[in-house]
Amino acid sequence: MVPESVRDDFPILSRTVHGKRLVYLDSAATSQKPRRVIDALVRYYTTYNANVHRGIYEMAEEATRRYEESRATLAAFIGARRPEELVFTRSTTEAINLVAYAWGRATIRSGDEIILTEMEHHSNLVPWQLLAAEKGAKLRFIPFDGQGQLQLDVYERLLSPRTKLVALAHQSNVLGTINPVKEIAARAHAAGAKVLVDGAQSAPHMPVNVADLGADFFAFSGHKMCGPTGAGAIWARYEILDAMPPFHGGGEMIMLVQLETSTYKEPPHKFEAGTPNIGDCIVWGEAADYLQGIGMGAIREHEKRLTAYALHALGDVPGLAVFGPRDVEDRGGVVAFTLEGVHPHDVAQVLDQEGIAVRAGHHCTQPLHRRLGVAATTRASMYLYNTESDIDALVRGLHVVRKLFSPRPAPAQR
Ligand code: 7TS
Repeated sequence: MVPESVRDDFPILSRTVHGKRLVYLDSAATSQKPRRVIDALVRYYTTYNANVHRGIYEMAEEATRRYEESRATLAAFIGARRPEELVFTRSTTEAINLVAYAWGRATIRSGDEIILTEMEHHSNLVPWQLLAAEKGAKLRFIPFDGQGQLQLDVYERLLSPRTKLVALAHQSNVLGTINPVKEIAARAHAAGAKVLVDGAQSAPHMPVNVADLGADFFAFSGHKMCGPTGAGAIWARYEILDAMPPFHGGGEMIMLVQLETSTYKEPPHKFEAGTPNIGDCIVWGEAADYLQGIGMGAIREHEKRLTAYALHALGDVPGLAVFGPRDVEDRGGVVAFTLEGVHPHDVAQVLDQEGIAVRAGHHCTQPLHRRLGVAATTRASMYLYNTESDIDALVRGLHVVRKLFSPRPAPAQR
């Protein structure tokens, strides 16, 4: 159980917006931060700010130790065998780009195929478009059905000896669909392909174990799991990282530099050129500890209950269409919808006046929206600090929207 008192851990939730209680339903974009995480960031800058992996004085050693401890915490958080398998990046976006550049450029050849899905966030689409264009490789796409679920029979047909990579979101940031990654990975491996899992929307919301999933790469972001912005990571099996060429070149990723050539450090340092985002990476570990203290299983259960409540309550709003699976076993706490006759941006703007923060637009998934046949949706996304009363507020807000936009009766004829 996630106790309602977790709300007290998040100072921002006590603010008001337009004179109303803040109802924050945009955690898929970024989560709010508990006091403990905010304090840890202040503590870093006020008591042990120093560069890592170079100083031989006490403070620099403390910063280095905590930076590496955070790596170990986060590696354990996703079930990695060793901390060295986790490379810090700025975000999920940078993590996927790291794989596309370092692994992709060394591996993908003309005629090779990369299988993606039609529900990918642009950050798990555009890097592969760039790579495919450079290498003369081909992108293939697993479509989704009317329930927002991947069509695995089509996937089966797309797989071939040409397939080198299958890259997909663990959980869709629009449909909420939790994809059957384990099954998809097993089939990819049988075809000799590697598997990249975009965990931006799963790692914050459910227990994740990369070994159990059968992933070869797993990307995630700190800011969506109660941590700071500017801290993300790519996990990969050590042998894969070890065989990969570097991504960025620069200080701290090298062993020996000559004028013409260099040799590189071992993973993960080979992939962390220059001064990293020290404070945010340290504090991200604090966020993972915080979530684990509550329990990822409990968070998933809380969101399942809340999602079921939301799907039921939204079903009573006339003209409202929700996308994605109906069964909460198959989906997370992301609910995208359209309201008949009202532009999704207008919905969000009116809700804002009621103190309710939701996102509207294409949510960086233009092909997904094209597939749904709509230009945009409004999206409410939940986290551990949301409650039924937030959903009640959303439904009340939607009734305000309907009233404002309902066609006015024609003036009486005289
Ligand atoms: N992958 C998925 C599935 C995402 O939802 C996002 C961000 C990313 C990748 C990129 O993560 P970043 O940390 O590098 O930005 N999704 C959203 C969203 O749905 N609204 O704002 C950001």
